[in-house]
Amino acid sequence: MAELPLSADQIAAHNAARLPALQDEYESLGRQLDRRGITIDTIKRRITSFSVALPTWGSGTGGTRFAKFPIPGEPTNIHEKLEDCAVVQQITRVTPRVSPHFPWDITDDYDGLRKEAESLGLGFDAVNSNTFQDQASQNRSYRHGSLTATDADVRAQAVEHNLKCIEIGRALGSKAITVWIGDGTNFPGQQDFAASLDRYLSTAAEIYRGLPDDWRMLLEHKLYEPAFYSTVISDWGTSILAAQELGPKAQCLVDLGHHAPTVNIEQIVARLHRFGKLGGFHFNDSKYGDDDLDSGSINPHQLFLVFNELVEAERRRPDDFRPAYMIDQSHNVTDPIESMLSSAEAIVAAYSKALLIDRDALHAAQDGNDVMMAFQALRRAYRLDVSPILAMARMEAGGAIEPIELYRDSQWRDRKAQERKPATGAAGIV
Ligand code: RM4
Ligand code: MN
Ligand code: MN
Repeated sequence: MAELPLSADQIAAHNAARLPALQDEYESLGRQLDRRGITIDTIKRRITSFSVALPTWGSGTGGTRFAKFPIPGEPTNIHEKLEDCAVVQQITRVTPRVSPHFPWDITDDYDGLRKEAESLGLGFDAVNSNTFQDQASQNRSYRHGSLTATDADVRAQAVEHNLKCIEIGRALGSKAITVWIGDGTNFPGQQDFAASLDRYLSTAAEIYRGLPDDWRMLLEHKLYEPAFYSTVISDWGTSILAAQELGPKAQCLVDLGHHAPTVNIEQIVARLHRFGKLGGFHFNDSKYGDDDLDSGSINPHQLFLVFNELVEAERRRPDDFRPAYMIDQSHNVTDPIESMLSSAEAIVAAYSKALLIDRDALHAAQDGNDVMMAFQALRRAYRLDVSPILAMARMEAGGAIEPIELYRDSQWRDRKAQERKPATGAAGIV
């Protein structure tokens, strides 16, 4: 059994020094919640069953289309990425799975990789295919599209790659494949909109037929980029129609950064669940047209409203509620581990606040058209600082009370800078 990356003694000492203050804050919040008829321990228990997967590609510095600025000690292969994800899991205790991306994470022994992950306290979440870049080893180029290319050989190559990802995923213990394609156009007239969607529906059906019985295919839409005039799977409407046509194992994945700036994402969540098509999330945040900023860093209120809908959805139809939660971010100017620690905390905080909403009061106000009190039901929960609940849950699960402090004290990155080979500065997210 490989050793966990951080020393348990160090985490214990860190917690021991901070526990009295945390207890005080936890009890104070507990009294406040008590006055609202909420038992703090119940909320703490609920959040211990929550988890979110880490993206392997989020553990390196991502870079933008313009440049990448690597940091010393960043991971450059799947083994090092797993190690860094294990650090995040050891500290937060809410990120027990990683979502790998192929061919970026290619290796020659997937049974071995699964065992390696297990020994680091990790499992595998959805596998992601990549037909938005050309790889040295491939015969045909995706320059003019992949699953929707006009050239049948290109489409066949893209399907083949997705089937290969499923095969790898089976060895790793995954239960889903996330398919995002960059296919689209930059010029009016470049493509026949109807024909390109038809091509997608038929190649996606070939992938669908390759799914094991207990697998799901998560269709990820994105408004634009890399295509800037039109994108084939551009919005949740196209996504749900495709998922409906493909069959029950196909569901939609909502990446928070993949919508037009003013779109009401929380409403999309409710809609997708209504039709049994809410498959999963890619958490991140966005200000303009970006889709890779840290979760909750720009619009934490939106994240809270999304979780409000998720809590409602689960209450409404618990048997039909199993969204796959993943982080999908690109870290350009921070240490990626710190960004993932901070993002995991922001996501669980939004979830906890959504759990604190007085649903009876909310529903009564909605039914009675008491607009202000309906809004206040959300407001009252949103205003609370839930960090003592998160810290207590984390500590009891073996994680750290102050994640970033512990991480910095561990000097993990400095130590890795001595051992790992330097990353290159080429642009891109690998
Ligand atoms: C895309 C999309 C996909 C992710 C790639 C790296 O914008 O969000 O989910 O796999 O980026
Ligand atoms: Mn995504
Ligand atoms: Mn994205």
